[in-house]
Amino acid sequence: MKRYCILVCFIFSIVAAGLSAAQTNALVRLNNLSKDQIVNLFEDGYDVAKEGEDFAEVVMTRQQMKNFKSNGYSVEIIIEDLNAYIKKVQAGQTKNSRYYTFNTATDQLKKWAEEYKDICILKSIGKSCENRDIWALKVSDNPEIDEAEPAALIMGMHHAREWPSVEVPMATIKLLLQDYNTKQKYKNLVDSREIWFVPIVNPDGFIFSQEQSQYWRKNRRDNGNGSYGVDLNRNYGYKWGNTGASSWTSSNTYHGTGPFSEPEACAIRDFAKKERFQASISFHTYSELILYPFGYGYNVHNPNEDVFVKMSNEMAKFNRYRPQNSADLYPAMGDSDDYLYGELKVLSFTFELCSEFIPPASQIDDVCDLNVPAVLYLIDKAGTYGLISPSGPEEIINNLDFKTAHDAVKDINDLYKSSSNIKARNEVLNRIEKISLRLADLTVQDLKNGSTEKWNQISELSQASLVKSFIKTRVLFNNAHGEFFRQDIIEKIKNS
Ligand code: 0X9
Ligand code: CA
Ligand code: ZN
Repeated sequence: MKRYCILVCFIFSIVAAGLSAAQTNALVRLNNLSKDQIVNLFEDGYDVAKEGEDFAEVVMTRQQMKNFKSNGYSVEIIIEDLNAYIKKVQAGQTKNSRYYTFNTATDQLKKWAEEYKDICILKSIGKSCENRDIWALKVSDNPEIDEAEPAALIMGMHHAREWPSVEVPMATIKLLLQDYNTKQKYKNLVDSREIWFVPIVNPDGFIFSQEQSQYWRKNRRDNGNGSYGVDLNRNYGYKWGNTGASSWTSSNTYHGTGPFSEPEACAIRDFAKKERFQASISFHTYSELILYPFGYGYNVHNPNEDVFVKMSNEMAKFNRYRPQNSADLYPAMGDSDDYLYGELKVLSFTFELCSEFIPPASQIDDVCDLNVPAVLYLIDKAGTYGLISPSGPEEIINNLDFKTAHDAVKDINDLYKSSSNIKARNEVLNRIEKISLRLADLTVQDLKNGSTEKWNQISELSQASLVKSFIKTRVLFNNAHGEFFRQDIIEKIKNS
């Protein structure tokens, strides 16, 4: 009996692995599944690429396919041989339409850092298992200085075979840098935010997927027992565990020996702790989804759900993707979003790009065109909705520029007047007050200089009463205490 068990375990570990180089992986669609059957697939550590109401698309070996068939499942083959498929995608690449590799992306980042010195810097935030750099490019004015400006983090390539996830961050960088001097909109964004890009969180996996033509997902950790790889999107240390994650080293969702056992996840953790981002996106493929936390279990209360829903809906207007809670896709412990939001209060989103893992390179431009505007939206809103997060806003709020403070008062008021979440409202009211004070300060300065431009802009805000009352009090007080304001300005404010 015992020997039988060992044999079964052995076979299971090989089958669950689905990853030895010799094995052929297929992408299949299992039809007519019940909800329970879908959940079981995840719990059994299957590599589910997409799920719907009554179906799942799963990566599996020939043997696994046979097993499902003989157990009465409806098995439909989508891609018979994934390795061959990836080779075909690579072969179809032309000079004008091709995916970045680790090397071409690294070269490009270095070039940009050289060419646009005034508005970006490149640094390595850590090393991968195989000692490669994890690059982070910051786009901002005064890039060398850590300024108290709202900050956003844009990541790609947690998962090796998800190549388009590198493309969208790279395309966003390119746009911001190239159009900085000609488009006021981008200049404003770059000058008033600290925008950090980490296009390749998992360099080793990326190279392995591209060069070995293998259908690889994880990093390249040597697990010491002949198997390789930890799923980086199961390795983060907030609610790290076994739901939707596996402790089998050879599973495609292997979560590592413990929370943050992997240098790549540690690099993001340490970086995020230092930079204190207000908002983030982590790009993956595929399914055309926008996901928001929490993802570790069903129906976990998210105190900022209103903001996540609002922002997801707005971003979905650009790419027509479906917004939903992460766990409603499937619960999975240890992903980057849960850590960033759960631990650091970052408004963190995951985008599942495209409708296949690696679409032909000819589609890269379209995917970018569809998603870059959503990234720009997120960067912008890091400075408005992002301020409700307690992640380092105190100094940020006191340093806000007029436009950002103005937009923040508007956005946050709009959102919370319709909110039914009393507890969140009280915390948010506190933020609104601080932002309103900053906005009042800037306006009083302007009035003192004899300009009513900012005051007029405030007056157009439908949520201006608090800001106006701050301004009024200050102007009248300061004026009574020997500071000079023009008489017509005093009258205007008195009568408002
Ligand atoms: O499973 C993942 O890590 C992501 N999907 S992928 O197909 N790119 O692997 C989705 C993660 C969403 N988070 C949770 N469901 N917790
Ligand atoms: Ca700056
Ligand atoms: Zn992924």
